[in-house]
Amino acid sequence: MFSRWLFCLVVLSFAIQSKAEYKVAIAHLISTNVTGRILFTEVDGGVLVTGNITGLPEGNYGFHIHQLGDITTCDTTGAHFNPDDTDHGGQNHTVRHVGDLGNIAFVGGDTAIANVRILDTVIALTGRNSIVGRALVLHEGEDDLGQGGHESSLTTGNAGGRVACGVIGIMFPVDPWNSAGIAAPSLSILAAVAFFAIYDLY
Ligand SMILES: *[C@@H]1O[C@H](CO)[C@@H](O)[C@H](O)[C@H]1NC(C)=O
Ligand SMILES: [Cu+2]
Ligand SMILES: [Zn+2]
Repeated sequence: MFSRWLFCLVVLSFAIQSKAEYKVAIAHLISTNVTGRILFTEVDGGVLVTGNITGLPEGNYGFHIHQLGDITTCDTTGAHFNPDDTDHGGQNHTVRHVGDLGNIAFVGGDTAIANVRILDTVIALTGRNSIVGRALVLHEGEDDLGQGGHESSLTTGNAGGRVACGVIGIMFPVDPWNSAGIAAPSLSILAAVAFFAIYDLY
């Protein structure tokens, strides 16, 4: 008879765990000339950064997560998001700031557009490396990925001024993003399942 309870609880615990959907965050880049909408989607193994940006001539432009969500001006977003206090680098480098997403390329001549599609394994939407509440910043020049030998290469990639910025905010789901809200009930249900499993033996 307790087997039925056990079955129900196992089904329930899977149902609750599967409620932990992938999260999505969003940032808009808007300035005099620049318009862009960028999504940050949790996927297996990282965060997928996707979207389109228009308003700059053809070329490569530094694209980073900066520390602060204060977009009074793009300069008030602070330095690159760097919780591990390392040197600046490229997106695929071992040594990089968490916020270092490298460059994005504008292509297409007079009506150049940047089609952004970056899979990153370092930024996150929860936990220590969470970028939510911080700022996405687009620069006026190319990020040298720490290798330009300029005095600012190892802090900013010497990417120049900031042409557009936006705060990274919650897009989906609307439920609390604090993981404890999801982990706690499923853990207690797993404990109940274990209890009934042992109870069933006697
Ligand atoms: C916007 O684009 C125009 C035309 O290319 C340029 O003259 C102007 O300096 C740009 N404004 C900013 C703020 O970059
Ligand atoms: Cu930057
Ligand atoms: Zn950096």
